[in-house]
Amino acid sequence: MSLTKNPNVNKWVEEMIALCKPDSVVWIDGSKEQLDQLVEEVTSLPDGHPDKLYKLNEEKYPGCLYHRTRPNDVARVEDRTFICSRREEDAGPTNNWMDPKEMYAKLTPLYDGVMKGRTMYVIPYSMGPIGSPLAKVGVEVTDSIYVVLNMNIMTRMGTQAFENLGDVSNDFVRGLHSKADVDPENRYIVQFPEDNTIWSINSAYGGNVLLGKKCFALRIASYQAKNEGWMAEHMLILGLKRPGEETRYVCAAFPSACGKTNLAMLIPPEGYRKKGYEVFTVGDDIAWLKPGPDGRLYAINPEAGFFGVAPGTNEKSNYNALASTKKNAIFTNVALDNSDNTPWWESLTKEPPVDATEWKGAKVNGPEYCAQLDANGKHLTLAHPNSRFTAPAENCPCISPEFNNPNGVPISAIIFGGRRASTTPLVYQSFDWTHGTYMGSAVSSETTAAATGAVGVLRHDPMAMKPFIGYNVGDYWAHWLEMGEILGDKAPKIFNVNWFKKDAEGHFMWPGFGDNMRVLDWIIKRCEGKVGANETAIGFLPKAEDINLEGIEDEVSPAQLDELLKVDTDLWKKEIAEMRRYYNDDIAAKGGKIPAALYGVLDKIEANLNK
Ligand code: OXD
Ligand code: MN
Repeated sequence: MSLTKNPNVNKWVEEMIALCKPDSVVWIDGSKEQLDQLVEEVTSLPDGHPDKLYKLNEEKYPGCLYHRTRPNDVARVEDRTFICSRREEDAGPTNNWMDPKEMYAKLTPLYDGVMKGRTMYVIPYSMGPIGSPLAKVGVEVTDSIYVVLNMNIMTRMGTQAFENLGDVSNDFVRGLHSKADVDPENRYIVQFPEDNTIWSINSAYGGNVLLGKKCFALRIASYQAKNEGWMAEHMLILGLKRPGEETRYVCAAFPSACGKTNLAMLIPPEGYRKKGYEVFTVGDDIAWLKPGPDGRLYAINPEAGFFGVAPGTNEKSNYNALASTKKNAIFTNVALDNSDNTPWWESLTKEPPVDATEWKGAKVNGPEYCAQLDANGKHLTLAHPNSRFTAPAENCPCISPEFNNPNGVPISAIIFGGRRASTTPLVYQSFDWTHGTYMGSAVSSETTAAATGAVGVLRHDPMAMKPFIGYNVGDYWAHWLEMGEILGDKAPKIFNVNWFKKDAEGHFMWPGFGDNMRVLDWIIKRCEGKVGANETAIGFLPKAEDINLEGIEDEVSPAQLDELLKVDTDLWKKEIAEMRRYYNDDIAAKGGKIPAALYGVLDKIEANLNK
């Protein structure tokens, strides 16, 4: 039975029922009884059933579940992801595009009758705290219990979500998901921004099917944000508490594999901890930002949980993320330690479990399995490299007391970053918002030898949003510039960081992890006008004496710090030339309208470098 009087929701759900023809329809109210029943149903499926979830060790991992997706369905699929705006130029050069009419016509037969013999679950959910002026409502229909249980962790799910929508509004995102036959040839993840609609088919893996996350909170929301005067960004949000001072909040955007979750949950070095410094996590992946009544920019995390990469997460690398997974979490494509029915992944412990189930479901001897090499000469892994945990944010030991604040938190700084072996200093500040927007447009990361065989190949990933901008990237940059005008002198300061600079021998020069606190410290002091800087050709750099090295003097010598804070004119001339090539060839030549102000920044930095 429907959970809302809202005729727009009810009419749309009726249409989806008529299309998919499920045997039965269940509206998800979010109650414990209903969820417990779904857990019983899905864990009672026979072993090896592709939809089955397994219960884990109830003492060590209370309330936790485990699932394996099909081996051909383990990651987001950017080549099958589309932005279907009416005009092709509105999707722009960073997106796949198809005419919406054509796409609906192509997909409708795939959905026709797809849920015969199945149950359709209708999931109301809120992105953002219930009652928040920044929150938005979505409804996802799906034929997957895995989706229902994950959405329960990642969003505020159930009847409560309709409170924000009310009985008449039409402002909700319509998400249609069917796992269908999980056929990779017919897999589509499609956003129709002008219709507030997402259609996803033939996948049953996290990011493709938890439609509140990348599909809504970034692709659709970035388009809504442009039209409504706010921003939807691929950013963590953290709060820095200092003794006797106001807690300051920053957002940060990094491409994948640059330590975003680690920064969001950073544990400060001992010297800082003793003085009472603490980092609080508001979000690890997505920020919705809007000017508040006082003119400052406020951020909420639209999500309610973390969908984190498991391998590499351990007590040392990210204590807080690991702690978040210890109850009521769902593990996808990790391995199992059969001796005690607990999840395992590479680096969780030093030695793989002897009695293990690898991520595809085979029972193996862990150490022997991991000693084998694949066709590329890499060691086999028990867990899939993109295996995930879905964990409630409230489990996180350092979750911010402001996590549920409907008004969000005021943002002092926006930080961009990437993985760069040379050129980019440890940290620098933009001259102004326009230059900061340029810095975001220039975010790029180098591939590592391990991943591609070619070191130092630069991948452009503007604002770390390349796969997530729901419209033309040129218009997106123009929107950033507009937001700067609206915010004026209340705008957050913009910085760029690089934890990955290497010396001539190829060693990382900065220890990273908790020691990144030292850079955050400088950033906050800059925002408060408490510390000076060196004005250089590319922006404001710290004076060496303003980076606190207490406790890591053995690791970072004064000469090394100088190197970390150096602007190499020749390398920067190359950097500017590459950015001109990127703007011209990859964006402008392919239909991206680059705001003149960004070319202005290129010209200014180039002139500075030639002085
Ligand atoms: C994610 C991603 O899963 O950015 O968060 O791919
Ligand atoms: Mn992400």
